[in-house]
Amino acid sequence: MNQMKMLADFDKEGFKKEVITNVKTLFRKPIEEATPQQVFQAVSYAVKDDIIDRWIATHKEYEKKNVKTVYYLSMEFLMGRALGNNLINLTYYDAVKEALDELGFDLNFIEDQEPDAALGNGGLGRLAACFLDSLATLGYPAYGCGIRYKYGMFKQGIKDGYQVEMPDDWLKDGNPFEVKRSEYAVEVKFGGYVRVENKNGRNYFIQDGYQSVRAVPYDLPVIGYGNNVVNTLRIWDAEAIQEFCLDSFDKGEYEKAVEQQNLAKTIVEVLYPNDNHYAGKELRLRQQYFFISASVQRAILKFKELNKDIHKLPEKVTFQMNDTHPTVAVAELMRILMDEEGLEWDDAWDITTRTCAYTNHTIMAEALEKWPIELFSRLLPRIYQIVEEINRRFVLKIQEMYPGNQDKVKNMAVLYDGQVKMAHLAIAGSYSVNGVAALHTKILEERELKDFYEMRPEQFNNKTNGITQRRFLLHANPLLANWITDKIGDEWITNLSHLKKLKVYVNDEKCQHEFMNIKYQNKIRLAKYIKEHNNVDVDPRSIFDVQVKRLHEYKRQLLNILHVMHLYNRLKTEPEFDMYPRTFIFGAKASAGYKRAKLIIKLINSVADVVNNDASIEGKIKVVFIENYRVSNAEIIFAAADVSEQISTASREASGTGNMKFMLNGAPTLGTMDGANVEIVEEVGIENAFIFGLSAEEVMKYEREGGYNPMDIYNNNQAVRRVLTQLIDGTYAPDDPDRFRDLYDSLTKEDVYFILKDFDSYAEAQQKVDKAYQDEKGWAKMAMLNTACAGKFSSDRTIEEYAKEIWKLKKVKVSLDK
Ligand code: 6GP
Repeated sequence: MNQMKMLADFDKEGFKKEVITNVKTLFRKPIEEATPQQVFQAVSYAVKDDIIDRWIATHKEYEKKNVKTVYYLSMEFLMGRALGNNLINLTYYDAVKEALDELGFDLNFIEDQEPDAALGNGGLGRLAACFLDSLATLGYPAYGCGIRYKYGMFKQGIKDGYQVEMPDDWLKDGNPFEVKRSEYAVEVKFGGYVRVENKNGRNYFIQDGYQSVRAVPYDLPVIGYGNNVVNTLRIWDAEAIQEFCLDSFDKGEYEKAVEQQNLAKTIVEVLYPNDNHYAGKELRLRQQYFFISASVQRAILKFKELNKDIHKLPEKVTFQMNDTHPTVAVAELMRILMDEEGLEWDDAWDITTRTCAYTNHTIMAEALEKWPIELFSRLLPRIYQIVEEINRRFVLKIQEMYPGNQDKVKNMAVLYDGQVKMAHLAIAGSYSVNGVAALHTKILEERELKDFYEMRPEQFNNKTNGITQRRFLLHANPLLANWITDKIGDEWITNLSHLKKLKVYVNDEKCQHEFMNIKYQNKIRLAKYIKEHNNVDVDPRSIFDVQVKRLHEYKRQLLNILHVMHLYNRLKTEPEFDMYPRTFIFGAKASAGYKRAKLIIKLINSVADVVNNDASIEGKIKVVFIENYRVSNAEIIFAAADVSEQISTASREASGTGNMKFMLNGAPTLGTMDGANVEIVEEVGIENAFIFGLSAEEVMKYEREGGYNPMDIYNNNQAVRRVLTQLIDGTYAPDDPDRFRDLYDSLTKEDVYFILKDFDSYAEAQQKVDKAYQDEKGWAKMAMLNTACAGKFSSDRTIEEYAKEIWKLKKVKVSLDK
């Protein structure tokens, strides 16, 4: 490997010694007797030593310069594994690999011992993780603020084709990279009532009779690539305020202590496993206020250490709210400014609305957070008072702008119908509202948030998502990373637009060969993974057609598997039909309570059972459902993909980010004109993608007109009718022919996701893939062009836009005094 210049002299012998010492001091063992997990820990602690000085130096520099800082507030950070990524960004990966070789260990194997930090569900959480990587790499002062869930995203098992969920006890062996910062603990209060106290002619609002927990931060280092910058992901744990007192004779005190312990324990117990879906649970609101109150309190304390005048807050701090989950930040900041800093409303509101900013990640109606007032006011009495006043003033403003227009009030009020509408609160309290891809932002402006947009168009802006090439190319696909560096140098690692220099090679046969050979090696690596974890044999010479993402009806895994059923029918009944061997690879977790999504998983596995075991089709189709799809195996999957399935109902996928990871690794998109697919096609050219289906406009037009009638298709389309019938005739469920009836009903009654409507067009696009793949040179060129045109989709580009246009941050340089 050669792509990493060494940042500072890496002391290999010293490192080896440290690993050996660490095993001894941590586990009382000589290294020869250590388990792989123990070696992983020892190596991680040694790496942490290399991080610490940079971490301290970075924060010294931030303090010295008193820089503006963004606090990225997010319920989710889907970080994946840290060790490999930290080594990559320290530029020590190759050196450590060598050091471990000499100690008799394989770095990849050691990396595999680390559990994923799965503190997130899917796109929104992984985006937050990519953003942290880019912020540190670009040298922007930033904190990620979140929750240290004891259990992250559940582990998925597949039993008899069904998903089963198992707890993700990711902290059971400890987390070598984290640092507990007890000295920064703060108190967070729930419930009780608000008492008014008059002091010197001013009313003060005091929360009394509350329950509280101590929020204790754990810091994780976020390392910039090759620049000495180490930012912080601060995740909050909850502890009881009162120590549990076993010999207490006072029963009341004892019970209170137990209660507080339980409260603390339950708050951070588990991540809600819902993607794009609001479940309205009280504990979830507790989690939200818990980490927001802690993060905002701490940020204000830190600000006050360096600044005297609280009015300067917007010059030094932005709170970026990752969707509406952190929106109580608006009211919490108001509370602190008024109740603790003694400001009047107008002053506090001015500061707040110049400090908070909001990103919207979905237009899915079921994801909209609307808390019942009863619950909200009971749990957060003081915060609720403030929200009431925000609403009162906001409604006045609406009425002033649109006198007599009740519809406007109804559409925009923060409190309506007995509910607190979190998106409306976020917009009312923010100076910036952004969508995550051009099409998504347009839909927000023209439809979803139209009234808000008309009221204040300058507040709205687009920030198309991105991904970090450090994890999803440099670490995930070392063969391709090296090849690229050989061809064009290594600047792409921190400036992805350099990839366009690859364009001169796309017609070069030797390069095509090399590129496709790398893909083939990566397919062998994935085939091996599938054999080990799923015990299915797949042929790396077949087309690897991949759909990996959360399971959701709008993402239409069902369309994909129905089409597989259709191909199988053709192979079985049309003697003249032939196809290039194809491996359909799925990976997806379904929210534990999402029945239909789980049934789709069962269907995929049932189809796999039938098709994979039918010798008569000579292995032309294989179907694989990869268990427990997560960041760490995603890295292997993207590198090996030939085709990227991005087939959401147009208008529903706000952006998508998996689409970008496939593109970067040379897999053309088979997709609808939805989310960032639109921009991918813009970059690579429509001739280098396989686009099908209704447009967002068309979908929205049907919806305005009350949908379409799927029975028209059922009655006229024999291929569709056939696969639908197979859902209920026991073809894929001989023991229980009614098993998939719910899917049949959903498609034939309403088909709200236009699966039947798009079926033919999808099948046609799939045929084009089949044909295109058989043109070896043409395919190689297309694949290479996808990599070459992926520059725009680096999260570095996205973060530069946020930093310049929303956050107004300045870059900081960090040097190490040796
Ligand atoms: C997701 C969107 O569904 C996805 O399209 C986008 O790429 C991603 O956010 C990052 O912006 N949204 C969620 O995961 C979610 O839960 C509330 O939104």
